[in-house]
Amino acid sequence: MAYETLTEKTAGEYARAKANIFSKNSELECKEIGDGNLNLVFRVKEKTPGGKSVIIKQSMPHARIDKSIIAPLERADIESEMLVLYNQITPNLSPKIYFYDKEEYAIIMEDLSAYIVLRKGLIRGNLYPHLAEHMGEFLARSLFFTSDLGLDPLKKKAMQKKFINPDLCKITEDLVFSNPYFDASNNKIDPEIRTRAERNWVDDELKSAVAVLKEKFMTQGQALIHGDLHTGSVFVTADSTKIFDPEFAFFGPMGFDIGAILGNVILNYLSQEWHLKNSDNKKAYQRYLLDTFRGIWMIFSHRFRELWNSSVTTPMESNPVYRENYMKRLFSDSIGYAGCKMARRIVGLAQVEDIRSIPDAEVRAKVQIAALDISREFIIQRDKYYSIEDVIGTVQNYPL
Ligand code: SR1
Ligand code: MG
Repeated sequence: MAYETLTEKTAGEYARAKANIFSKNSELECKEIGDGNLNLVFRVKEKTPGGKSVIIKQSMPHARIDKSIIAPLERADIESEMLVLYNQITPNLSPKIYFYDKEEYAIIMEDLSAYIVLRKGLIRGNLYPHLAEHMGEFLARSLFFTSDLGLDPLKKKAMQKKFINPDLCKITEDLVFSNPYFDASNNKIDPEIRTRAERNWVDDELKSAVAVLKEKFMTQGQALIHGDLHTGSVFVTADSTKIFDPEFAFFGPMGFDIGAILGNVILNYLSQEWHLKNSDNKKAYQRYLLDTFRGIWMIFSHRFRELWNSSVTTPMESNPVYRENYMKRLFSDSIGYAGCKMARRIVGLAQVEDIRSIPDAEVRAKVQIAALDISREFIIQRDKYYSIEDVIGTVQNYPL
C-alpha cells in the first residue's frame, strides 16, 4: 500500500487491522493527540469501560513545526528498531511495540495514558522519587551495551551502518549547535532578551567551545544514543519511567544523551521562579530538582562503572586508569552538552513549555537570561568542574 497519512477517521480501523489487540466488533474511538514537533500521534481506544487502547505514531515527510525542515519518513524505521532494542537492553523502561508498518511508517505501541510526560509533571511541581534511579540505569545500560565497551566491535560497526540518521542529525547540528549562535531566520528571540542573545553571537570563547562539542557530535560514534533525550521524551508515574521517541538515534557521543536530560532539569528548575512563585514549596521543589540532577549523574556513573568492571573483557579497556579517564571525559561532555541543550531552547526554533508558558514577560526574561548565563558557564567550564557538586554550585550561586 502506498504511504498515506492517517486521520482520526481512518486510524481506528487501521489499528484494528494491523495489531492483534482489538476484537472484531468493538466500537473504537480515535483522537489525534500529537503535540510534538514532528509526527502524527493517535490514541485509539475501545469505547467499552476498561476497553483496550493503543498509540499510533506516524512519520510525515517534513517537520510539523516547520514544513521547510526535511525529516525523512524512514526515521520511523529507526525509532521502531530502537524501541525493540531498548526493550531488550533496558527492560521495562520503554513502551512496548505491537506492530511496525514499514509502508505507512507507523508504529503501533503501548498506550501509556496512565503516565504523564515528565516535562508537564515537573511544570506541575510533581515529585518522582524514582526518576534519577531509572534515568541513571537507562543511561548506563543503553550507552554501555551499545558502545565498544559492551559490544563486539564487528557487531557495533554493523549496527553503525543501520543506524545512520543524517537528516535528523542535521536538524540537531543546525538547531542545537549553529543557529543559536548567529542571527538565523528561524530563531525565536523575545525582545526582552535580544541584547543578551546577541552577546552570544560575538562571544568567540563560547562559540569555539560549542564548535568543539558540535565536532564531537558529528564525529564520535561512541554509542547508540537516543539523540533527543529531553524531559518531553520521558513518561512518568510516581513509580515508573518510560523513555520514548528515539527517532533521532545514531552512533554519537554518550554525553549528548546525559546532557539532554540534565540540561532540561535545570530549565525546569529555573522556570519554577514562575510556576511555584507563590508557594512555600518553591525552594524545596528546586532542591528536589537539583537532587534529581545530582542523582541522575551519580547513579549513571555508579552503574556504568559496575558494568565496566563486570562486563568489559578486553585487556586494554579493562585498565582502571583508562576507565577513570573515560569517566572524566564523559562528565565534561555531559555538562557541555547540557549547556548546549539549554541555550537552544531559549533562542532557537523549538522552545520548551516550562519557560514559554511563563506569561509575565519580565519574569520570563529573567529566567531566559539565567538559562543563557548558566548554559555559558556549563559549556566553558565543563573541563574544570571537579564533581557534580561544583556544577550544582554554578546553578545555586546564580543570583535569580
Ligand atoms: C524540527 S524538530 C525540532 C526539535 O524537535 C525535536 O524534539 C528535536 O529536539 C528537534 O531539535
Ligand atoms: Mg521528539
